[in-house]
Amino acid sequence: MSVTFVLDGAAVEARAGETIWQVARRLGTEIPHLCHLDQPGYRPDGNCRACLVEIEGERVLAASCLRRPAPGMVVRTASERAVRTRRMVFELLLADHAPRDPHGPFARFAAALGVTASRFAPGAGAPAPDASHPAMLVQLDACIACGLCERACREVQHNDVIGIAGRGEGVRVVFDAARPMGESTCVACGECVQACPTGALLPRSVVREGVRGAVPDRVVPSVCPYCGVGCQVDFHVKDDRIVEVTGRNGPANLGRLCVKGRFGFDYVTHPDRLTVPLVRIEGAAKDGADAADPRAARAKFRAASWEEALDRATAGLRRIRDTAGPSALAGFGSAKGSNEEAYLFQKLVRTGFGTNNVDHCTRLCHAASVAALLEGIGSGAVTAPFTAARDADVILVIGANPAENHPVAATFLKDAAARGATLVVADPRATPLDAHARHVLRFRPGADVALLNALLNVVVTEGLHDRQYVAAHTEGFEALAAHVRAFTPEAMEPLCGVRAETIRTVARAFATARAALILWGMGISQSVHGTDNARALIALALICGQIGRPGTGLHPLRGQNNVQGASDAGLIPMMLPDYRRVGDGEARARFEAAWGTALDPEPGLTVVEILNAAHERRIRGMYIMGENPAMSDPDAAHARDALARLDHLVVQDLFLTETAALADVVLPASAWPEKTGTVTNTNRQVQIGRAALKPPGEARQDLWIIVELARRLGLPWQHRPVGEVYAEMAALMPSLAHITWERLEREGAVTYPTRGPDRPGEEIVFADRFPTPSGRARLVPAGLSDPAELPDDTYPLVLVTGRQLEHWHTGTMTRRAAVLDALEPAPAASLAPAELRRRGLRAGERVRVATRRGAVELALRAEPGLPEGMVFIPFAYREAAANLLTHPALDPFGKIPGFKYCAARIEPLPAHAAD
Ligand SMILES: Nc1nc2c(c(=O)[nH]1)N[C@H]1C(S)=C(S)[C@@H](COP(=O)(O)OP(=O)(O)OC[C@H]3O[C@@H](n4cnc5c(=O)[nH]c(N)nc54)[C@H](O)[C@@H]3O)O[C@H]1N2
Ligand SMILES: Nc1nc2c(c(=O)[nH]1)N[C@H]1C(S)=C(S)[C@@H](COP(=O)(O)OP(=O)(O)OC[C@H]3O[C@@H](n4cnc5c(=O)[nH]c(N)nc54)[C@H](O)[C@@H]3O)O[C@H]1N2
Ligand SMILES: [Mo]
Repeated sequence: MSVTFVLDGAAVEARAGETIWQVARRLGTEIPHLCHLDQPGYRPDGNCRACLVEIEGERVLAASCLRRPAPGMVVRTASERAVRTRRMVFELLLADHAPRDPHGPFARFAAALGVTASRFAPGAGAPAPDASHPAMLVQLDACIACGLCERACREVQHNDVIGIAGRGEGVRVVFDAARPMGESTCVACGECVQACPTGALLPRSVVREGVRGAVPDRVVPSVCPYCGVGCQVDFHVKDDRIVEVTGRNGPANLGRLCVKGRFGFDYVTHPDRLTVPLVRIEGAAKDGADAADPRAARAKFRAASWEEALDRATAGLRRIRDTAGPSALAGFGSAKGSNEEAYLFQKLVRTGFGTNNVDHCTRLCHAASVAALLEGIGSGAVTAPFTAARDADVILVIGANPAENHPVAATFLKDAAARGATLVVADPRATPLDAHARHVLRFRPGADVALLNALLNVVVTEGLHDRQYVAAHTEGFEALAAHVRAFTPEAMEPLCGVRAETIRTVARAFATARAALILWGMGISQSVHGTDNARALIALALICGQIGRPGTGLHPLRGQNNVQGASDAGLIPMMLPDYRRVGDGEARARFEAAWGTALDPEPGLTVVEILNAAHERRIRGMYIMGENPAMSDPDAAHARDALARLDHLVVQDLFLTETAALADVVLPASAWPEKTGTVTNTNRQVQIGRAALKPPGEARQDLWIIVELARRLGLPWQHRPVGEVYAEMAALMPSLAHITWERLEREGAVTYPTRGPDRPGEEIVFADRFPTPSGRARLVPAGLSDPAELPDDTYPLVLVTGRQLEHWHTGTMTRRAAVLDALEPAPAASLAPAELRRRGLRAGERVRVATRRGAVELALRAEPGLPEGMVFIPFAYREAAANLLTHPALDPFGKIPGFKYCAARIEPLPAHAAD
């Protein structure tokens, strides 16, 4: 309901819920504000008194950030009394607190009011600066105790590190009850820095002599290049370097960022960037072992001109195509690049190489989830965004650690828990989200089907399923019900390690919730029975009718910034763009007409299959853009050997990676902040990123390189603006209907599908029917099966591999970002404290962790949240590459390796090797 009132002499309308401050702002009057941030998630506090306005008939001035207009109210934002009082507020604050940020709101509003700083030296007794954190500088002499940082930390990011201690004069910001910031539990999301109006908290990257340095030359809107959340960012550029990143109010992040998005951008200008093309020196032998030390392998390359490098790159590929045949070639495209790059990459492989051997890291990621989703509901994308958590009563998170891997998505889950939703976290390891959960199911690794079938059993035997929904929208219920009958919670308890009663409680909560949402990650997917895991999970949502309505749905949290988009664009061996099967004659005909060439009707090989084929010399040549399989593929020694056996390998990357060390030609490419293009996040939001920097030296745009290679392979391609490439792609992809480049430029983000050029995208899909042939979802029973390798006497531990907050995959980017590297500089193997004790090991001690595939040496770390019998190693560290250990066996449907389970042992190192 809108309200009419008088603002500064004019009759205006306030929209439902708006405060006076918000109406004024909307109409172009900015009332000074310090403790209030006009951003979602921040409630107004009214403590700073900077936004006082005069309301006719009221003796006391009102805080406009809190006050809502009433009909007929007469408000003056700049009456003499309001301005006088406001000035006094600023004068008093300035007397004690010189702003450390001369461009921040405090200094800006003070100047606008004509109040100049009383003094710019810290007052007597002001706390000394706290420089203990590598990313942020704390100078509380500038703190006006507005409380924004506390709300940022507690209410927006739910990290609960910052508090306000003391009263009156002594009130003060503290981290974890008065520890230096660098020693606190701070996860460095930097939300507090972004919120602070005075510069008491500043990113160290912009600090000169204790004060925020010069203003940026330009601020460029884009999207974060790390995970699939797709946070919108502003790159602040000074002298052609990114000096700061701040969060924009994008649909997936509402201004929030995490440590990587905010502080992990300097990899772009790291001295290790490739700045010239490299070619292998004639006679320099390839050896898989070179991948272990790319810096040393650099001696086997020499710099080359672009002409020479591109000619060499394509001559090698052409030779193989024309002698051994198209199927001896393969390409790995990138989920770190744009949609336009992914589209042209797969088109190049399909039309220039002449094969469907094109894949990317999705195969190591949600391949099993997508296989199960396509089979079950006819679509591999999420049915609801993670922001649907807002409307959910029950949220099940299984096999995912969003607080570290999708940190901004996690803030929405924590928000939901804080308002009373029931959060259930199921994971063999403790994760930071557990603290917000009502139920934590710490089940046995690999026991997903046992746990999920037991949940299904309860739903079916207790008759809690949604009969109407099942009858109207699914098929296969009878078979599923019969199948899960034997999986009683009591029978599954010994297998999955969760008490039968807890399973019953969770099943009832999920089935009877008004709205329940499921989010999952690699714990479900990266398994040799990953497709079965996902089938059971999908069945749970379907039989309870928890899909297609607000607050319900299936959300596999997509990993890379553009893995959704790269898959949509056809960077997969069995499908053309928009998941049209290569064997589907009608679809093929359409693309053949558009691309002017015949296409191979046979599905190509997948990532691990391609490397196996390279090992067997069935694949002879490869083109790899923006992937690092020498580090990210399972059984890395085998993968490296396979790459070294290729007759011809072209790698296009930012750095001389472990994979590039095995190449014949290395092409220096553009990093995300250097390019303009679109990416599609986990929520199906297509977003546009804009170039903020030029590539260094002679490095070139990825798009330019792909087109140059295509032309040299004989394709009639022209260089075109990226918007035209988008238009060609969108014209072939019904999913992108009504989403033009111009619309993206205008709106910044559009969710697909959308029904019209001016209609919002559909966040929740499949309310009426599924995109399957019958329009119904298929319930597919999942059986129990064993992992590829079980612990035994020789290898008694379960090795789980994964990630940590500060590092990105194979470390190429984040280990070259100063702040992130400072926070996590070295590899570690984590064990439960009890497991360490039992084995007579100490945290900090260096050990060898070995499996039947290989061994690595690294330090031990105690992780209280790990179950006994498990060792966890992140795969970001070249010097202890976790994938030297992992097992290459694949899930039969999704063709994904079981990165989350193999048998390992720990060996002490000879004393002299320990440090
Ligand atoms: N900081 C950071 N963030 C990232 C990435 C990164 O490298 N670093 N990578 C991005 C990418 S591409 C991806 S795919 C996502 C992945 O994000 P997540 O899916 O969160 O990935 P992981 O941490 O590898 O695995 C998730 C969880 O699976 C659990 N798990 C282990 N074994 C089992 C099991 O048998 N069953 C179940 N149910 N769970 C098990 C682990 O304990 C872990 O908590 O993260 C993205 N975000
Ligand atoms: N043991 C183990 N292994 C795993 C996993 C696990 O959990 N455990 N997870 C798997 C998963 S889910 C995934 S998604 C994969 C990820 O595997 P990869 O995709 O191979 O890993 P990244 O390190 O992200 O590799 C991206 C590469 O692209 C480069 N790059 C970045 N931006 C650009 C760009 O704009 N242009 C170009 N040309 N290059 C660019 C980077 O320098 C880097 O070399 O790893 C998988 N491997
Ligand atoms: Mo991934």
